[in-house]
Amino acid sequence: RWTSGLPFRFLGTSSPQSPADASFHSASFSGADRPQVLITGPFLYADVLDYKRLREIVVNNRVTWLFHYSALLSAAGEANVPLARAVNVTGLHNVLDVAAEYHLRLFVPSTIGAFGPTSPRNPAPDLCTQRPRTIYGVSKVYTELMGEYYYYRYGLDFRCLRYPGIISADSQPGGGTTDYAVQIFHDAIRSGKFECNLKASARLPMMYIQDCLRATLEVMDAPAESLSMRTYNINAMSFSPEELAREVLKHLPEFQISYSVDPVLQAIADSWPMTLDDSSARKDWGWKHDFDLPELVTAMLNFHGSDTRVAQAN
Ligand code: VAH
Repeated sequence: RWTSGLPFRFLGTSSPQSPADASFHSASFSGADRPQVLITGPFLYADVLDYKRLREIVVNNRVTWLFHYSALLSAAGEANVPLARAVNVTGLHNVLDVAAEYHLRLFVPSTIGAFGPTSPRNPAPDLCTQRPRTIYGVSKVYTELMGEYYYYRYGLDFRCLRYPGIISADSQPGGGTTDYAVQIFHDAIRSGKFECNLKASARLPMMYIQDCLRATLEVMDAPAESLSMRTYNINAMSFSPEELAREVLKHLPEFQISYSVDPVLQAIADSWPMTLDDSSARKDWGWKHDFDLPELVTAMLNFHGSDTRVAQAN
């Protein structure tokens, strides 16, 4: 499915840990059945709220694709609504305008957080009522609508995927409601114990980072005529903390989980879907996930080399 792409240059704006960062990457794709993305420097840093600087980076580096990830996630956004509104909304305006002005192909992720308590939950379809109760979710519904508007009004090649909770081993959790599903691996390996801030039965859609990156590259590389929508659900697996813990125990028999539920996070999780209907993505551009829960847990624990580490610890 993957055509070898010429080396091209894209701008990736990363999620800010403090001020919003936009970092420039160049990349080349190899022709293979799996996109191999080699991200190399130089890495340029800018504030996504600085429109002139973004424009300068795009023009001086002949950027053709823009992947816009700068945003405050659900929990971080509720803790600082003014900053979330600035980064997630004003930052989006800057990115939309520079992409439209220079005819870039633009990817912006949306999220299961773009659904709310009145959305169908199991599964949530591509098109349904979306009344999220977080500034993060509201800003992502706005992202979806503005991207679609710029597509019809200015011909902007805007593409968007609603990500489940994304799980990767090489980064620390960053202010999300689904952070427990990353932290559990760090703690399981470090101490063998984990205190979960969601209730044991809180089932949410989740995805391993490799499936997430591949879905993003595949939708960006899909022929324009194959896309019937600008924003697609993508789904891989759904699990609860207790289901995840049971899978971890198969590798680390000494592992112990306890629960101290954060009512704010639990209310957010309760307003989100349990699964997403991604049949449109599978039909339009051949989406198919590779990692289910067993493969996810194996990959995450292998990344840390936990089996040897725990053996040594015991
Ligand atoms: C969050 N991980 O928890 C993010 C995500 C699935 C939600 O966008 O806020």
